[in-house]
Amino acid sequence: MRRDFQPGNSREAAPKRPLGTVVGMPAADTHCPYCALQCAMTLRAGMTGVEVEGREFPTNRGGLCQKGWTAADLLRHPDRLTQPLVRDGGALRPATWPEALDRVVDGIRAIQDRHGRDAVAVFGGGGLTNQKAYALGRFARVALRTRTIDYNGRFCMSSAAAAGNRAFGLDRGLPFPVADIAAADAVLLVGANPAETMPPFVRHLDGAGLIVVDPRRTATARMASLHLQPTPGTDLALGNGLLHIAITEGLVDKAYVDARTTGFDAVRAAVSDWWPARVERLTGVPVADLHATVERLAGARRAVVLTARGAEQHAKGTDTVTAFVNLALALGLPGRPGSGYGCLTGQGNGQGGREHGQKADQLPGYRRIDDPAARAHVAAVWGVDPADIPGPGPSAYELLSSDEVRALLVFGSNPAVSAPRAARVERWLRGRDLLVVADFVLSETAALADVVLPTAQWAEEDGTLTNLEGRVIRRRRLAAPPPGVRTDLEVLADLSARLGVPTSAEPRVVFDELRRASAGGAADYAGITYDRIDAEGGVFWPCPDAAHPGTPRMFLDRFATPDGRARFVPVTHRPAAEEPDADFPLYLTTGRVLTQYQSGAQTRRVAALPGEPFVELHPDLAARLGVADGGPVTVATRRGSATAPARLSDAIRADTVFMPFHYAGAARANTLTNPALDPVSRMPEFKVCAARVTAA
Ligand SMILES: Nc1nc2c(c(=O)[nH]1)N[C@H]1C(S)=C(S)[C@@H](COP(=O)(O)OP(=O)(O)OC[C@H]3O[C@@H](n4cnc5c(=O)[nH]c(N)nc54)[C@H](O)[C@@H]3O)O[C@H]1N2
Ligand SMILES: Nc1nc2c(c(=O)[nH]1)N[C@H]1C(S)=C(S)[C@@H](COP(=O)(O)OP(=O)(O)OC[C@H]3O[C@@H](n4cnc5c(=O)[nH]c(N)nc54)[C@H](O)[C@@H]3O)O[C@H]1N2
Ligand code: SF4
Ligand SMILES: [Mo]
Repeated sequence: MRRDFQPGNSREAAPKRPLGTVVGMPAADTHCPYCALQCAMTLRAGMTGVEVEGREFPTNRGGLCQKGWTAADLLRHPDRLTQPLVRDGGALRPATWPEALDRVVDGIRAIQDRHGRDAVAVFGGGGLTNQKAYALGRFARVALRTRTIDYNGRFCMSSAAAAGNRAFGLDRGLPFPVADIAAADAVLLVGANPAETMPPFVRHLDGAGLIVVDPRRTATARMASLHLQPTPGTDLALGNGLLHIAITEGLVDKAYVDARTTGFDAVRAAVSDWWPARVERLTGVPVADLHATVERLAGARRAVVLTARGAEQHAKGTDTVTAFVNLALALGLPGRPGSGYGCLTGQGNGQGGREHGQKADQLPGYRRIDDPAARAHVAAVWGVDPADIPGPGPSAYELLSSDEVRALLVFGSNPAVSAPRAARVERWLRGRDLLVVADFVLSETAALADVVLPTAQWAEEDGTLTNLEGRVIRRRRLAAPPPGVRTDLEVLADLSARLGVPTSAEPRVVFDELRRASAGGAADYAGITYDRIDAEGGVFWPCPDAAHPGTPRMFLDRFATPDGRARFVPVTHRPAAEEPDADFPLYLTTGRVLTQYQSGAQTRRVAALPGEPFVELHPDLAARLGVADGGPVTVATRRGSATAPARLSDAIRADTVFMPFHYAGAARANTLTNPALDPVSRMPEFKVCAARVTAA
């Protein structure tokens, strides 16, 4: 049952109240602040704090993970920032809002006068609401008139987005609702560990039909009836090898390939020399398992192929995803009801955050910033001359290492922990003339700032987010932020007004402007209103007008390419940017654990969430290195070294070690990672580099 009520706007009575809540206290139906599953929850202001209850919704079916249950613990946390801070004589001290905002605007003006407009950069995040992502992009292009803006989504699903655009003409992470995954007979999960990264999502997975590709036997792999455990960085060869088998075994859906695609012949030629024994040698996956995978996918009535960061965060991530898209196309899956290819988007608004203009090359509605028609449309909405909208800027890592950037404004990211080669990024952050960070805690990045602006948290603001299915949903405010705290939209409006460009800070007004700016674009929100979201339990884009029902399933009749056909793209396997050698003989890979989120700025502060840094390694490797379980180990790469306790596990390959990237200081995994970039998506190679491990 859907419960849709708000303080003062109750549609139905709340069916159940946890003990300790007082009738008449404010309540809000909203969604979790963390990942893209956007689990539905009801918040109630109780006597002892805010109570969180899971709410029925198609993505979470009432469930929440530990992070969701404890999300409200940060609302009144002692670390919460409630006053702006400015740096004086080397240290941060409290300041008034006018003083802090003046410091920011005076700094911006001085730097732009001296070094040009592009010397001021903006860095956003995929956790920001659609309104904030849109307002941030507009602020950069109209108020700052800088081309230098990008965001942390570049580190997230950019390779899948690039591959999706290339094949289908459009990128929507899942082009179908998650319910379709539950109904599929076979699901291939490549480099995803949803049992830890989206726990309620596994309610949609049936172990019998599940095949997992991961160098570690994760909680997700343990659910599966088949686990392929490749060497890190070899998924592209694996994907090509699977397609080779589909072709040689006569399992290609010829009618579909003829009717709905182009370019198959070139791909058939490209995979012809990826015969199974060669793929086994390169990936370590037994030939029998390769065959079983293809047969299961081809034999299923409905089959789904999904990728996530394990396959995507590579210097060849775009081509790797393409290899699996090619496989899905050859089997006739995309655009067939109940089947398809999708990418599991990561951050809360990882989908909407990549559509409305905080990307270096993008204008709202998933438009290209170098497209004259797109510039004209958006310029009209913004009331500016199209010629005044800057061109494309550098990608995230390139931005965070550019000498031309003299000032940086950060909204919703903690790159001092989460960017690749983080020691260098940290040095770069320290070296800027002006660093401004909007956050609700003093993250590692905020601690380096010249000005810190305290902003509202999720339960204190209204907005819309677009979940991993492309469904636009509402975030609803439970209570006002503490005194002294402003919303991100208010901060952007304050700064913009000081720069001579007045804008609204009202989420509904900004959303209506976003709808107009997106109209006619690939991600068209024009027909999506708050009322429709409330009445329909969310609306899937594209939704061009009020009469349009929204689009839960895409590509059923045609793909978003000029000729309506999906494009096969030939791709070739190549080694990782850095392979093990005599000095650095092991693979290092990085990722997530259940109880921590991203850079950890939020979850490390939640006392109820356990977790400490570790290096996961195989007992045989540990024995060879003389490392005991729990003993400190140092992992070194060409970028630097990090130390954390060893965690022995036979679930990992003996040639590979794993570190979570949630920690700062000596255990920061990103001190080690390789910023080699994918040529198309500009994604760094977070998932593989060469490392040496020693007992510390
Ligand atoms: N608990 C928790 N949940 C989260 C987040 C979080 O920080 N914490 N973050 C959210 C976000 S933004 C994202 S992007 C998602 C990410 O969600 P996932 O993609 O599921 O998470 P990761 O742990 O980064 O990577 C998944 C798996 O890739 C494997 N892997 C490593 N190298 C390779 C490789 O070369 N090939 C293959 N096939 N697999 C490899 C790792 O062993 C890991 O188990 O999670 C979201 N949910
Ligand atoms: N080694 C390694 N590194 C990785 C990855 C990996 O797998 N391995 N994964 C990459 C991926 S997929 C991602 S998505 C990135 C994520 O890494 P980050 O971009 O660092 O993400 P968060 O830790 O979520 O940072 C969000 C920050 O903004 C604050 N914040 C949250 N919401 C808001 C808001 O609405 N407004 C404002 N102003 N602030 C807010 C939080 O308190 C926090 O300090 O990390 C990437 N880095
Ligand atoms: S799975 Fe994601 S959205 Fe759901 S409760 Fe956990 S962190 Fe929140
Ligand atoms: Mo992500």
